[in-house]
Amino acid sequence: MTSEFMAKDQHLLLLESSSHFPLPHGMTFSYGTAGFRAVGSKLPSTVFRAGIVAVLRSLKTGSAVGLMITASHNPILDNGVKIADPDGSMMTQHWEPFAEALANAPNPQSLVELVFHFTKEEGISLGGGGTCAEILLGRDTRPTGEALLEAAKQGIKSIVGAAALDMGILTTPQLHWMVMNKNKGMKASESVYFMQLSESFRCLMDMVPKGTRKDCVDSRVVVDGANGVGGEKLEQLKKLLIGIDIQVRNSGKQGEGVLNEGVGADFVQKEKVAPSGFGTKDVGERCATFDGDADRLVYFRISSSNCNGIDLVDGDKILSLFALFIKEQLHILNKQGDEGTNNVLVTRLGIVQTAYANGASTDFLKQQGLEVVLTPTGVKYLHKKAAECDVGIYFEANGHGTILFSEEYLSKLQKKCDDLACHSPGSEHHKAALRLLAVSKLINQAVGDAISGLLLVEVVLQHMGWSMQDWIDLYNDLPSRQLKVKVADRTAITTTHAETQVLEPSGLQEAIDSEIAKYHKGRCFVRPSGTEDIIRVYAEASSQEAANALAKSVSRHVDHFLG
Ligand code: 16G
Ligand code: ZN
Repeated sequence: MTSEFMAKDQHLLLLESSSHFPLPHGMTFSYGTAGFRAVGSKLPSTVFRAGIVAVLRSLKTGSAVGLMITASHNPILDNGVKIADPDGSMMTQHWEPFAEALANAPNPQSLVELVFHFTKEEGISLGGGGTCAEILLGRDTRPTGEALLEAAKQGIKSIVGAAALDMGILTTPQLHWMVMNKNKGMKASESVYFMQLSESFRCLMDMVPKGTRKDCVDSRVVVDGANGVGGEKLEQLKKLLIGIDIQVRNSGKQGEGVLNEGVGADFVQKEKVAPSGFGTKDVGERCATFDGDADRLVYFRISSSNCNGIDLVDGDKILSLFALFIKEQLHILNKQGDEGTNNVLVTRLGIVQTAYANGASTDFLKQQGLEVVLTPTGVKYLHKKAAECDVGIYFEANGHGTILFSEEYLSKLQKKCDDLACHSPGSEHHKAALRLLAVSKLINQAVGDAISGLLLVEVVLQHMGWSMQDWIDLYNDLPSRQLKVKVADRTAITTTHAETQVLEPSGLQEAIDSEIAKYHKGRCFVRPSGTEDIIRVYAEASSQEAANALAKSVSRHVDHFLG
């Protein structure tokens, strides 16, 4: 077959298959902070086209990529699609404009033109000529998921030589993890994922120091699965876990409730109330909650005073707990002593947050001597920054986050651990190295993962000998208030300095500054949402009334400038 003939073939195949997936009338799709999202029934054309983008990404990188069908914490009738790069992280941002243009191509002819133009620009050769693309597909439990998966498969099949591997119903982090593992030449099945988590969890539990207060740390945790895929998976995994008593509620079983409706991490963190299925019987229990695709985790406790009210332990406090633990292990590892080898393993430990992190958490982390960096909102920004460190810990207040270990650092750590195993097996130094290695296996290295995050929190609490109260008492959150402002065009606001300063429209930042100046410990900023057609206003101050008033007055300014 000549390459000219193959290109012609490819052209016809794309034209024909895309004609079955017309763009829905009057809709425009944007890639947003975390992929395309809309009502599920309107998404077949978008998912079909995302399938094409995934194939091109795989051809470009020569590795497997992932395509996940989910709308995370959105209502059940919504759905969405996002692409994972070969290392398991979010698709590189510089492909987003192409993904968006393709999703909005008005007809098959323009779609084909876009594909051919882009592949030429990127030096990707189409037509099968020996190169094979591989796409790992996953979906959550949404009712539109199955049909959308079929659309993705059709999109993938419309490029010659591409193969789709249906990995089944998964959490988002499971799919990202599988893509990462596959490209490292490791096994990428769910059973290996469960095995890795349960074994590293056991290893950490076995090394919980004896004689701490661990006996009084309750090993029971009650988990709200948001009626999504995470609850189901946790039910399976818990059978392999020793030393922890996990009770799953809202696990998505038939008749238990509706996905994300009055349940889940987004609901609990934003509304600051207990999810459905939790009540007075749970007062004092350590409770955790996932979002619908299990990439967010927050903890809470039902306050005894008011059964609807909760003490929220958000992503900032999970981050603080992890940071203290990792810092402690690094300190032990590098302590001079008789038992350890004396060469210090220099480690750059970095903490990454967004401006939405409660100011009290940032102050706390800095007081611990930790280096804290802020990025704009969205996992893709935090992840990239954390990956620059030897060990990078990132979290958004809403519960997205993980701990990243660089490959280079892990191999040094492994070497140090092997040395210690020879010279001082069982020493405190050796245990610290083993713990850090186990953490790197337990906590998802591809993306924030509620299931692995939950297991790490549980074992760290045991290690510290901390009750839920001890954890809550790490620091007191400053009162804060979030508001939404509806505007004609949210893109009229542009920001800088990790979204803490407004650039456009001019004059708005000065107006915000003059409001902030009126409040003790006042902090306030505005930014366009990456997922909704609104402007978000965040305010913090020393009292709740002051935070409310600051948010309100700044909202008025936004309205005035953009209204
Ligand atoms: C998406 C992002 C999340 C971010 C949120 C902000 C991912 C996987 N998810 O859910 O990180 O916090 O958007 O939404 O990146 P907003 O711009 O509407 O506040
Ligand atoms: Zn999610």
